Amino acid sequence: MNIKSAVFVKSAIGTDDLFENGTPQVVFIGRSNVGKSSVINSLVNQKSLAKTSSMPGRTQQLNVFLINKALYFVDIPGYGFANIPEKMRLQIHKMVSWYLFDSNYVFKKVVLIIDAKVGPTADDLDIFENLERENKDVVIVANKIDKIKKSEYEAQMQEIKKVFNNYKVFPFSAEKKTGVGELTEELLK
Ligand SMILES: Nc1nc2c(ncn2[C@@H]2O[C@H](COP(=O)(O)OP(=O)(O)OP(=O)(O)O)[C@@H](O)[C@H]2O)c(=O)[nH]1
Ligand SMILES: [Mg+2]
Repeated sequence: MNIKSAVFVKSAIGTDDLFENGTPQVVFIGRSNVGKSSVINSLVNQKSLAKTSSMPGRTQQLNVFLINKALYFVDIPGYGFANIPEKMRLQIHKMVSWYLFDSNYVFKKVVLIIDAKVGPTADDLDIFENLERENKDVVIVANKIDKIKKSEYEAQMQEIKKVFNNYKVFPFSAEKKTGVGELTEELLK
Protein backbone atom coordinates (compact mmCIF):
# COMPACT_ATOMS: atom_id res chain seq x y z
CA MET A 1 0.00 0.00 0.00
CA ASN A 2 1.31 3.42 -0.92
CA ILE A 3 0.80 6.91 0.37
CA LYS A 4 -1.05 8.68 -2.39
CA SER A 5 -2.07 11.82 -0.60
CA ALA A 6 -0.94 13.72 2.47
CA VAL A 7 -2.31 17.07 3.54
CA PHE A 8 -1.90 19.23 6.62
CA VAL A 9 -5.11 19.39 8.61
CA LYS A 10 -4.34 21.50 11.67
CA SER A 11 -2.13 22.15 14.66
CA ALA A 12 -3.92 21.12 17.82
CA ILE A 13 -2.84 22.15 21.29
CA GLY A 14 -4.81 19.60 23.24
CA THR A 15 -8.19 18.01 23.07
CA ASP A 16 -9.76 18.47 19.65
CA ASP A 17 -12.83 17.16 17.88
CA LEU A 18 -10.73 15.78 15.06
CA PHE A 19 -9.09 13.30 17.41
CA GLU A 20 -12.51 11.93 18.19
CA ASN A 21 -13.99 11.60 14.71
CA GLY A 22 -12.97 7.96 14.32
CA THR A 23 -9.98 8.53 12.02
CA PRO A 24 -7.12 6.22 13.12
CA GLN A 25 -4.09 8.07 14.49
CA VAL A 26 -0.45 7.17 13.96
CA VAL A 27 1.72 9.26 16.27
CA PHE A 28 5.44 9.94 15.89
CA ILE A 29 7.40 10.50 19.06
CA GLY A 30 11.03 10.77 20.05
CA ARG A 31 13.78 13.02 21.29
CA SER A 32 13.92 16.54 19.96
CA ASN A 33 15.92 16.73 16.74
CA VAL A 34 15.83 12.96 16.21
CA GLY A 35 14.04 13.52 12.91
CA LYS A 36 10.32 12.92 13.58
CA SER A 37 9.19 15.59 11.13
CA SER A 38 11.80 14.45 8.59
CA VAL A 39 10.62 10.84 8.85
CA ILE A 40 7.05 11.96 8.11
CA ASN A 41 8.23 13.96 5.09
CA SER A 42 10.14 10.99 3.73
CA LEU A 43 7.11 8.72 4.15
CA VAL A 44 4.80 11.10 2.32
CA ASN A 45 7.50 11.97 -0.22
CA GLN A 46 7.23 15.73 0.33
CA LYS A 47 10.06 18.06 1.23
CA SER A 48 8.41 20.13 3.90
CA LEU A 49 4.90 19.02 4.73
CA ALA A 50 6.08 18.77 8.35
CA LYS A 51 8.35 21.64 9.35
CA THR A 52 11.89 20.57 10.21
CA SER A 53 14.86 22.38 11.68
CA SER A 54 18.40 21.77 12.84
CA MET A 55 17.41 23.57 16.06
CA PRO A 56 15.78 21.23 18.60
CA GLY A 57 12.28 22.22 19.63
CA ARG A 58 10.90 23.08 16.19
CA THR A 59 7.61 21.22 16.55
CA GLN A 60 5.57 22.71 19.39
CA GLN A 61 2.02 21.55 18.70
CA LEU A 62 0.21 18.38 17.75
CA ASN A 63 0.42 18.68 13.97
CA VAL A 64 -2.12 16.54 12.21
CA PHE A 65 -1.79 15.32 8.61
CA LEU A 66 -4.44 13.37 6.73
CA ILE A 67 -2.96 10.41 4.85
CA ASN A 68 -4.81 8.76 1.93
CA LYS A 69 -7.97 10.49 3.18
CA ALA A 70 -8.13 7.70 5.73
CA LEU A 71 -5.76 8.12 8.65
CA TYR A 72 -3.88 10.77 10.57
CA PHE A 73 -0.14 11.07 11.03
CA VAL A 74 0.45 13.20 14.12
CA ASP A 75 3.79 14.96 14.48
CA ILE A 76 4.36 16.00 18.06
CA PRO A 77 7.04 17.96 19.96
CA GLY A 78 10.11 16.00 21.00
CA TYR A 79 11.33 15.48 24.53
CA GLY A 80 14.63 16.69 25.91
CA PHE A 81 14.76 20.00 24.07
CA ALA A 82 16.84 22.67 25.74
CA ASN A 83 16.38 25.84 23.76
CA ILE A 84 12.93 26.97 24.79
CA PRO A 85 11.74 28.77 27.92
CA GLU A 86 11.00 26.57 30.94
CA LYS A 87 7.33 27.58 31.14
CA MET A 88 6.75 26.62 27.55
CA ARG A 89 8.67 23.38 27.99
CA LEU A 90 6.36 22.41 30.85
CA GLN A 91 3.26 23.32 28.85
CA ILE A 92 4.44 21.20 25.95
CA HIS A 93 5.30 18.30 28.23
CA LYS A 94 1.82 18.47 29.74
CA MET A 95 0.18 18.51 26.32
CA VAL A 96 2.22 15.57 25.03
CA SER A 97 1.71 13.40 28.09
CA TRP A 98 -2.02 14.16 28.05
CA TYR A 99 -2.21 13.23 24.36
CA LEU A 100 -0.21 10.01 24.70
CA PHE A 101 -1.42 8.74 28.03
CA ASP A 102 -4.34 10.58 29.62
CA SER A 103 -6.56 11.11 26.58
CA ASN A 104 -7.21 7.37 26.28
CA TYR A 105 -7.03 7.62 22.51
CA VAL A 106 -6.33 4.27 20.93
CA PHE A 107 -3.49 4.79 18.50
CA LYS A 108 -3.20 2.68 15.40
CA LYS A 109 0.56 2.84 15.96
CA VAL A 110 2.97 4.72 18.15
CA VAL A 111 6.19 5.26 16.20
CA LEU A 112 9.07 5.74 18.62
CA ILE A 113 12.00 7.24 16.73
CA ILE A 114 15.49 6.93 18.12
CA ASP A 115 18.86 8.03 16.80
CA ALA A 116 20.45 4.90 15.32
CA LYS A 117 23.97 6.17 15.81
CA VAL A 118 23.51 7.42 19.38
CA GLY A 119 21.41 4.40 20.35
CA PRO A 120 18.59 4.49 22.89
CA THR A 121 19.01 7.20 25.54
CA ALA A 122 17.65 7.14 29.11
CA ASP A 123 14.75 9.33 27.94
CA ASP A 124 13.99 6.95 25.08
CA LEU A 125 13.91 3.98 27.42
CA ASP A 126 11.79 5.86 29.91
CA ILE A 127 9.08 6.66 27.36
CA PHE A 128 9.34 3.17 25.88
CA GLU A 129 8.64 1.64 29.31
CA ASN A 130 5.61 3.88 29.74
CA LEU A 131 4.28 2.96 26.31
CA GLU A 132 4.87 -0.71 26.95
CA ARG A 133 3.12 -0.55 30.31
CA GLU A 134 0.10 1.09 28.64
CA ASN A 135 0.07 -1.61 25.96
CA LYS A 136 0.56 0.80 23.09
CA ASP A 137 1.18 -0.67 19.67
CA VAL A 138 4.78 0.55 19.40
CA VAL A 139 7.19 0.32 16.49
CA ILE A 140 10.77 1.53 16.78
CA VAL A 141 12.40 3.53 14.00
CA ALA A 142 16.19 3.75 14.18
CA ASN A 143 16.66 6.96 12.17
CA LYS A 144 19.84 8.50 10.74
CA ILE A 145 21.47 5.19 9.82
CA ASP A 146 23.32 7.16 7.14
CA LYS A 147 25.50 8.47 9.96
CA ILE A 148 26.72 5.03 11.04
CA LYS A 149 29.96 3.66 9.62
CA LYS A 150 29.42 0.56 7.50
CA SER A 151 31.77 -1.42 9.71
CA GLU A 152 29.73 -0.57 12.83
CA TYR A 153 26.27 -0.94 11.34
CA GLU A 154 25.49 -4.60 12.11
CA ALA A 155 26.69 -4.49 15.72
CA GLN A 156 24.83 -1.24 16.37
CA MET A 157 21.56 -2.58 14.95
CA GLN A 158 21.89 -5.79 16.97
CA GLU A 159 22.41 -3.72 20.11
CA ILE A 160 19.30 -1.64 19.42
CA LYS A 161 17.18 -4.72 18.67
CA LYS A 162 18.31 -6.30 21.92
CA VAL A 163 17.10 -3.34 23.96
CA PHE A 164 13.68 -3.29 22.31
CA ASN A 165 13.20 -7.05 22.23
CA ASN A 166 9.88 -8.24 20.86
CA TYR A 167 9.19 -4.92 19.19
CA LYS A 168 9.85 -4.33 15.51
CA VAL A 169 12.85 -2.14 14.78
CA PHE A 170 13.00 -0.38 11.42
CA PRO A 171 16.43 0.82 10.30
CA PHE A 172 15.77 4.16 8.61
CA SER A 173 17.27 7.24 7.05
CA ALA A 174 14.93 10.15 6.37
CA GLU A 175 17.86 11.81 4.64
CA LYS A 176 18.54 8.96 2.20
CA LYS A 177 14.96 7.64 2.25
CA THR A 178 16.12 4.22 3.41
CA GLY A 179 13.41 2.01 4.88
CA VAL A 180 10.49 4.07 3.58
CA GLY A 181 8.74 1.13 1.90
CA GLU A 182 8.96 -1.18 4.91
CA LEU A 183 7.76 1.44 7.39
CA THR A 184 4.92 2.60 5.13
CA GLU A 185 3.69 -0.95 4.87
CA GLU A 186 3.80 -1.41 8.64
CA LEU A 187 1.91 1.82 9.38
CA LEU A 188 -0.80 1.45 6.76
CA LYS A 189 -1.57 -2.24 7.05
N1 LIG B 1 21.92 12.69 8.60
C1 LIG B 1 20.61 12.70 8.82
N2 LIG B 1 20.00 13.79 9.32
C2 LIG B 1 18.67 13.76 9.54
C3 LIG B 1 17.90 12.60 9.28
N3 LIG B 1 16.62 12.86 9.64
C4 LIG B 1 16.59 14.12 10.09
N4 LIG B 1 17.83 14.67 10.04
C5 LIG B 1 18.19 16.06 10.45
O1 LIG B 1 17.95 16.20 11.84
C6 LIG B 1 17.49 17.53 12.14
C7 LIG B 1 16.19 17.48 12.92
O2 LIG B 1 15.16 16.99 12.07
P1 LIG B 1 13.62 17.22 12.44
O3 LIG B 1 12.86 16.35 11.51
O4 LIG B 1 13.28 18.65 12.47
O5 LIG B 1 13.58 16.62 13.92
P2 LIG B 1 12.34 16.54 14.94
O6 LIG B 1 12.50 15.25 15.67
O7 LIG B 1 11.06 16.75 14.24
O8 LIG B 1 12.67 17.73 15.94
P3 LIG B 1 11.67 18.58 16.90
O9 LIG B 1 10.50 19.02 16.09
O10 LIG B 1 12.54 19.73 17.32
O11 LIG B 1 11.31 17.70 18.03
C8 LIG B 1 17.39 18.25 10.80
O12 LIG B 1 18.57 19.02 10.63
C9 LIG B 1 17.31 17.11 9.80
O13 LIG B 1 17.81 17.46 8.53
C10 LIG B 1 18.57 11.43 8.74
O14 LIG B 1 18.00 10.37 8.46
N5 LIG B 1 19.92 11.55 8.55
MG1 LIG C 1 9.64 18.16 14.50
